[in-house]
Amino acid sequence: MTAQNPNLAELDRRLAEKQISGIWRIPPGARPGDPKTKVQPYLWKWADVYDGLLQARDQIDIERGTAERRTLRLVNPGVPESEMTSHTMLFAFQLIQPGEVAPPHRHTMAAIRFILQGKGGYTNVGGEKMVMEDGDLILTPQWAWHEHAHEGAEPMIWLDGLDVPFVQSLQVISFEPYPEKRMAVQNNPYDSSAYGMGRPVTREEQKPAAPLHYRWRDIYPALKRLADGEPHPYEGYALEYVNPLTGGPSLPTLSCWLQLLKPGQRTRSHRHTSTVLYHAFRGSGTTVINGQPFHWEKGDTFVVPLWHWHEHASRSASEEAILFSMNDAPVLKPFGLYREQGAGESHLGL
Ligand code: GTQ
Ligand code: FE2
Repeated sequence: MTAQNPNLAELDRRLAEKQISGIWRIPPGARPGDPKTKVQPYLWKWADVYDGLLQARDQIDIERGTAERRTLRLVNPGVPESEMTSHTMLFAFQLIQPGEVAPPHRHTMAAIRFILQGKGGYTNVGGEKMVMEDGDLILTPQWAWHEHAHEGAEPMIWLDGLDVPFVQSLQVISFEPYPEKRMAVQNNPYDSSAYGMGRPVTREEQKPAAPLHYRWRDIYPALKRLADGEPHPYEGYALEYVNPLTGGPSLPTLSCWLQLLKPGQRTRSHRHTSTVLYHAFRGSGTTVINGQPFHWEKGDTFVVPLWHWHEHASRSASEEAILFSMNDAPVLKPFGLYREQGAGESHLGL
């Protein structure tokens, strides 16, 4: 119809000169019934990441203004130019050597750290010194000052998760170096996670913020207790790290989970409009993503892109599998854009 009308082409041309476009120019099929993503399912092997970190350890010095962090980013092959892990999130691995300081700064991107190896490193967020232990999750909310330092004897390695490409898509990236060389540690150290279900009563102006440090030694026993009950059909046994002041996700833009699969356990398949980055913290298993199997072992990392069917299976007969993950559901749910669908059923859900 429209193609046969020569006057329409003339109209399109005249409108284009004025920076105006008729919506009839959108080709049929450009508005798919299902969400489409450029992000591809992909798995990174730990051996490759670890080898890269050790080489970077020997070749990169942490310095202010140049390499402020010794990190390796996981680049999704579907969005290679962005050098990001999905269209909304970045996973990176960071290594710090004994005695080093990753200089203080702040940025509008929010970050999480999930600790993998080493002892004696700490991160200082807003004056709170948090000593890192394996399996701990430490939050760096957007615009919070933070530095990392290492008082131990062996290299420390952790996983960084950030909302960089989401913040970039809103074009609100800001970055600021701290005005001094080092951040001070609060002289009256406030350990935000030490109070469990309690909250210290303080004078109003000292009201403590949400906890930033979720310790393995607290969350792992909780996960084990959860695994005494009935599994979730699509997730096995999963805990979301919540902000206890709001009951909401770990950070406004990112939700972190810890998930357990018992030996031989297998989940049902489902899909949702959130994207998930997974890191295998313990055990081994297989995640089938849109029919393609991805075999993972301890240390491997993989991405399940939005609206891709996926199911997890433990591959060990004796050992439990534990997946740490980060998803972008918090930037979808408030706007009614989160949908999920289970195999054999069809529903819209919030
Ligand atoms: O440790 O502050 O992986 O600012 C990317 C940006 C880590 C950090 C990253 C960062 C950091
Ligand atoms: Fe940072």
